[in-house]
Amino acid sequence: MPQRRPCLRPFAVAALTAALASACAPTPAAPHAAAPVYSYKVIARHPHDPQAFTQGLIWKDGFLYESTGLNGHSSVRKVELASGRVLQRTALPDEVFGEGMTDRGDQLLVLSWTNGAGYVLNRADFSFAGTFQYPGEGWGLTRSADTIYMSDGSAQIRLLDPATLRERSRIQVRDQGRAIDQLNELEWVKGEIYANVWQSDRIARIDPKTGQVRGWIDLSGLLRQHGSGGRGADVLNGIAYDAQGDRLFVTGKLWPDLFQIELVPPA
Ligand code: DDQ
Ligand code: CA
Repeated sequence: MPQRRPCLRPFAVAALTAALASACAPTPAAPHAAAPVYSYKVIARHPHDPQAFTQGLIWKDGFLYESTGLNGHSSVRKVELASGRVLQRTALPDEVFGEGMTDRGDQLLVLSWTNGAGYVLNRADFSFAGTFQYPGEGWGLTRSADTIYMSDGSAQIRLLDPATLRERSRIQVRDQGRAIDQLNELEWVKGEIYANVWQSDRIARIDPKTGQVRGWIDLSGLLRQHGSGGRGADVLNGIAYDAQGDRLFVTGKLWPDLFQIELVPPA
């Protein structure tokens, strides 16, 4: 009987393993590891006004505050979470396409898309408290303890001084060197900026110092699989974070639902 030869000799195995390892290893030139993609779990579903073209969404002192867009329909609202009921509302001028919103002390700051001006409202009664100017478009707004962050549809996020609302600096948002633009509604969540990417089901988790994308949240199927039905819904837009309750809320433009979600890390 001929002697059977092992199909692979040890040195051949070692060489093959080494070759495979080098073929599969990340290119050393890559500046950062690929950002992890989180999926989601729906914790709760609440009604949302399907006429609200959501542009800004925040959680403050037990209520949602929402700004809406579309000329002639732009508004600022105070909303009860569980019922979706609009408790208070003011209209923005017809020529204004409302955009992102954040709070500053007892005030709300609301952007307009292309008017180059934003509105300051008193949060208690939605009375008018002034305007502020900025170059270019206004899309999203959020804030940390000492900085206001503003998106404008590009891959840059502007850092504004909360007192003067003047620009201090900008960060360039990148994922592994690729600029990520269309950054829309924003939310400050535990030291990161979450940003809806317009016309996608994704939220980028951005390092506010470097602009580096630290992760993605893929919300595909959220409305289709977990929603209450209905037609005419537009894109995902609207992130609010309740820091005290550690609750994350998301909705979309003209969506009939608002969801509380939890992130599920990649397996
Ligand atoms: N932006 O919010 C992403 C900055 C702009 C959204 C523009 C959506 C246009 C919708 C127009 C519908 C007209 C009935
Ligand atoms: Ca927000």
